[in-house]
Amino acid sequence: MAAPRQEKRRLDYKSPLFTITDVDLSFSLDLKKTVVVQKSQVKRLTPDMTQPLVLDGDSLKLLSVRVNGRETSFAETAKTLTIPVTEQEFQLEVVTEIAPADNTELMGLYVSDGKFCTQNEPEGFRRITYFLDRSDVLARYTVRISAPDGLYPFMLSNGNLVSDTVSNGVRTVTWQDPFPKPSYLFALVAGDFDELKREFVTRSGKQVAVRLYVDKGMAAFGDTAIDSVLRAMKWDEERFGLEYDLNRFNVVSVDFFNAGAMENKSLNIFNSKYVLVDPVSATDTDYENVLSVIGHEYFHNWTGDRVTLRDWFQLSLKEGLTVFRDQEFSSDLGTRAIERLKAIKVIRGPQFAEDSGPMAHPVRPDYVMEMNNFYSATVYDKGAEVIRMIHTILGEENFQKGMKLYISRHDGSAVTCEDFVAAMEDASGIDLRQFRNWYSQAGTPVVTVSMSYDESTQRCELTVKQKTPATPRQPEKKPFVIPVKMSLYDSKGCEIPLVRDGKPVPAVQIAAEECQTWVFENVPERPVPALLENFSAPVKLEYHYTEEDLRILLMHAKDPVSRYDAVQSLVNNYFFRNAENFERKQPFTEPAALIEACRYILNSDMDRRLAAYIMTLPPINSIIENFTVVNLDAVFAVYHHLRDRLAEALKDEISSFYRKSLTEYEERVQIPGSYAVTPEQMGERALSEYLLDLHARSLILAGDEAGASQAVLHHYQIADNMTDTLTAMRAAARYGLSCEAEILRDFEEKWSHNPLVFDNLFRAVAMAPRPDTLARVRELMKHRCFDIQNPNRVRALIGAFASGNPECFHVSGGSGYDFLTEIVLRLDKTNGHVAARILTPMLALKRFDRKRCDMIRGRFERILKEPKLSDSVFELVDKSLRNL
Ligand code: 7MF
Ligand code: ZN
Repeated sequence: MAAPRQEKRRLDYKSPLFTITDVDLSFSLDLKKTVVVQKSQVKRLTPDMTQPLVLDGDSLKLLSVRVNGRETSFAETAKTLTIPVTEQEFQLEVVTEIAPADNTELMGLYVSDGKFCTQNEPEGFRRITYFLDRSDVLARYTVRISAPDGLYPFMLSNGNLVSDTVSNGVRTVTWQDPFPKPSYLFALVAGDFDELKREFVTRSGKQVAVRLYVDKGMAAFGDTAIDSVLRAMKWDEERFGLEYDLNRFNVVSVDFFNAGAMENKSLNIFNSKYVLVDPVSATDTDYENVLSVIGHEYFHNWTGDRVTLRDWFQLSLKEGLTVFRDQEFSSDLGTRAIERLKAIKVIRGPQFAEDSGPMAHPVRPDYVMEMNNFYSATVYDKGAEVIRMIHTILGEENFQKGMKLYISRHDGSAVTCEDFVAAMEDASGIDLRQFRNWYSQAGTPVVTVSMSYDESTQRCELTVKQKTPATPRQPEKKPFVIPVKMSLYDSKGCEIPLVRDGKPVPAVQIAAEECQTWVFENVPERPVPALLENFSAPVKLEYHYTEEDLRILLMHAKDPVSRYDAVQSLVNNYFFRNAENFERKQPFTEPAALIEACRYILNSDMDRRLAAYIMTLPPINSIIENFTVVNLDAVFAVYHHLRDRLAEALKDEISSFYRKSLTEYEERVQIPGSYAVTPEQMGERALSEYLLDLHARSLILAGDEAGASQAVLHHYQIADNMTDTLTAMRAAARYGLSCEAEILRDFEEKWSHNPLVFDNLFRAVAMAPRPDTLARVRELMKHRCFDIQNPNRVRALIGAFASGNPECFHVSGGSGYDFLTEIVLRLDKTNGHVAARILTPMLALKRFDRKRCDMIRGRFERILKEPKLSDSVFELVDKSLRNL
């Protein structure tokens, strides 16, 4: 019988009985039979000499085990190798054989398109050799890679190149990493690549050779990525005072990769999606992603590699902090307001969904079955918000003092979230005891604010309450420390200074109790409060704004997030009111305030990208988060009604603004090479996407499908960049325009040689809310670009359908659920982690109506019957069913 599936508990952490100080790894590379010789210096850490050495392993063929050069007895199970040893210190030699070409999970050493590469976080190293595969065992690595000379021109590992020799036709390259590291940061790459080279001089004068390795023939696609490395190096010196610490920094791009990228010490490995861009084939978003993902991995060098994790429950220690760092990097180099809105959308979408579903877990989880399931929006994005709140409470200066202290205290060691908070506390002198609840409690707090105003005393009182709904295994919640950044505005939109006891008070007020009242004095009239400015805490805010309040905030709030939130409130209120109308079979109301808001924004001189962000309706999946139990049919109906009413009511403005933007676009494309990823141009393209969508819709509603089709086709035909190409392609697919076939055919002809670019077609078709979409997705699975073993393809076609097309996915007959179930079961046999990822849209079953909930439950029960289900899929499905 298979071993029972077991959950690990954070509080069960035990420091290791042994450690490995030095390890020598030799690889004889072969696609089907790679032999790995591990020679480790092992040290016993406890006085109990009877304890055997227990190593982790997974899917290994064991060839031999020696202790101090002698063969020894051992006991092997599916996941462990136990060696009885009596020494205090000894040399261990383990020889294993692996088949990288058959590694479809893409964890450990595998082959991507003929090139060897590794992914060892969190527990991939045990698929290479038996080892103490845990993040608190830090060893110095020496790595020898051997292969027939000429077969793999580049053979890379962490650290410095020591030697490169050929003997008897076998080439051996040796690398040595001077920094002790956990096994999850080990990396190996071998294959043929194009190599890009840059040099960086650190501020203390150290020369760093920066190298980027991409598929042969793709060198021209690597410039942005390698330049981003240099920008990240410079920025981390300037903003965080952190310098690179080796003479070499390598980045490798591969096509088959489960995640976005990996921060292996001095040998970062990337999903090619986040490396390869060029002006013809990449969108504005692709360019932004390359900068932020390159930044993210580079920043891990200090927050992750030099200071690493004690155990995997602490994952947010490096990920939350490094996401915060990459967000700041993108904000300092790009447009801060836009970066903030992008982060807010992730929190209000996937993170709120996770926090209200069966997989809800604290930023620092307490129970984990399959660690891969905890690379989550909560650990990463809410984790970054928690760091941002510390930054908001401490201020930049104290925060940087805290960072310095954290790094100097813990450099070279494996630590916990607690150590980070303690460093912030000690450096700033600010008490963060209660703040730690953000690390231990799951769930999204609901902050309810009410205001009373007394004209005779000129006093305004805000009563602020917080309540956090129960989450699995956490029925009761203690209050959080919630920093509420705020302003008061008068009816003309002028700011009213915050005064209490005759003195100015800071804009960041702290709500640390279940209920508190904040008094403000010298308030000349009933004010409009801007609350949670800059989204100062990852919470849901409830305040009864009148439409006039929201109009004032939209027009006058100095904080762009407040202006954005004013429109979000109008949208949410519209959905609440009309979902009810739908259920009562009453007619929908006129979205007059929203129409006026969009009209105002269109005609204002607001930054165009910001304007587009504010006017674009939030995704249906985020709207759903505002309902405890959601009538999906009502939400879909209201969504379409609202969009159509906006298109009709704003028809004239939209078409005239679209024509204006089209004229500029037509003029610009006349000038070859004028396309650039600048804030101005990105703004124009973002706004024109919004405009073309509504312009086409209004023509359709007026019965002029031909006009809509012609406008979209024209936008497609003159495009000199992928962003505009996709603006047109998406509109054509979304509305099923008659130009769609021609656009798809043309796109296919131009791009089916480049699967990464072709993913855009997969996404556009998969996300079209049309009755035939599922059939078309099934058809596209037969396309020669599609490959179910490549995670990028799966996410682009199937993931986009399941998570980006709620109308088709949740269609009432259940065909969307059947489809996803079928794919999950099929994919689980080869790559359980990716199977689990694409399953997430089904986890919210409890929120849906009885019929849909029952349908999903039935599919989940079917999945659990599968004999060899991966732990990743099992954990999600099991937790969902238990949570019902
Ligand atoms: C930016 O975190 C933000 C998040 C783990 C793999 C990359 O550096 C990483 C790795 C997963 C999910 C998201 C990201 C990463 C991983 C990621 C990448 C760029 N340590 Br799984
Ligand atoms: Zn990371």
